[in-house]
Amino acid sequence: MRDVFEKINENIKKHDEIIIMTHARPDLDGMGSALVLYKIVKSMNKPCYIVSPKEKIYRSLDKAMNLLYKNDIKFNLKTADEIINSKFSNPLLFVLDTQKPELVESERVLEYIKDKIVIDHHIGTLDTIDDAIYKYDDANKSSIAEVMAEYLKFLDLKIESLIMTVLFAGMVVDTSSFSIKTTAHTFDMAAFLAKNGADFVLMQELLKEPKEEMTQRYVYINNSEEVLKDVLICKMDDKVHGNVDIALLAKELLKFEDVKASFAVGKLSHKIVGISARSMGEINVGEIMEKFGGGGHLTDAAAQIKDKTVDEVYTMLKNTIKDVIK
Ligand SMILES: [Mn+2]
Repeated sequence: MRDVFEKINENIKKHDEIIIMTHARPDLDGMGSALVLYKIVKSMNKPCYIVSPKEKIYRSLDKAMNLLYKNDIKFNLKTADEIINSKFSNPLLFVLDTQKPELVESERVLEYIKDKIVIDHHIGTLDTIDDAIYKYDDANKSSIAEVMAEYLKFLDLKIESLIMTVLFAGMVVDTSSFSIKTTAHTFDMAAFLAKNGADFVLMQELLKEPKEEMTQRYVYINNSEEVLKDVLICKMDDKVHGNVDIALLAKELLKFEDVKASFAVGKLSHKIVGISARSMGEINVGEIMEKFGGGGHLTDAAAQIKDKTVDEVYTMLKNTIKDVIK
């Protein structure tokens, strides 16, 4: 990782303004990582801006941001318009937690700023940002929070413990409390965050869900179908949902006795429907996601489908599962 962080440092130094953007409808991993990177850039005495989210769907992120502001920890957030009208002389854009042009907070900002660095941990499907000056994409990382924790450690930079708590919460969300995508390295970084002030009780407070949301998840689960023996599939409503919410549903379905594979379908944006797939290892869900232009591993995979409704994708998925698993 040393070379990765050196490359990033070098590029921050070479530019005059640093802009940070994550995916639209950001979660705690994307935005938490943006906040940490903001602090890192500021420690290098560079002007820094975060592209502010147009749509907010995560109450936990709102809670976190409010708490930071109340504690006088402030960030310079700018709308896409403000960024574009700023007439920056030599800007560098960081794209965190996604590498798909269609999923970023602002495609206009993406087009406007020529020099970009992409840092992601998702499996690339659809188009990916292909004109970045540097791209770090590692599907073995649980979260961008894990990458940012390592960056802080590399720099030996101390930042507010409240931000460490938010970053920790991002790691917890992306790993479903250290049950998926978690490696020894994830625990190392979690330990690093804990040693540097991450507060577990506060983290739990941030992540508490409104009762209605949790109950709604159980409605989806209750309506899931057994498309084949021991294979569960479930669909969400027609509203836009976060990546992590769709993944969480697939993961929850896999918890049921005898279930070997699970799939959840939900809208990721106004144009994109996402499928999240999980397996105990016997059924290759990566292979099924490949049929949708997606990908992943044997046990953990995803796909994004453009210009289709949730119902259409749900039907396609049921047929594909029946075709592939015989
Ligand atoms: Mn993430």
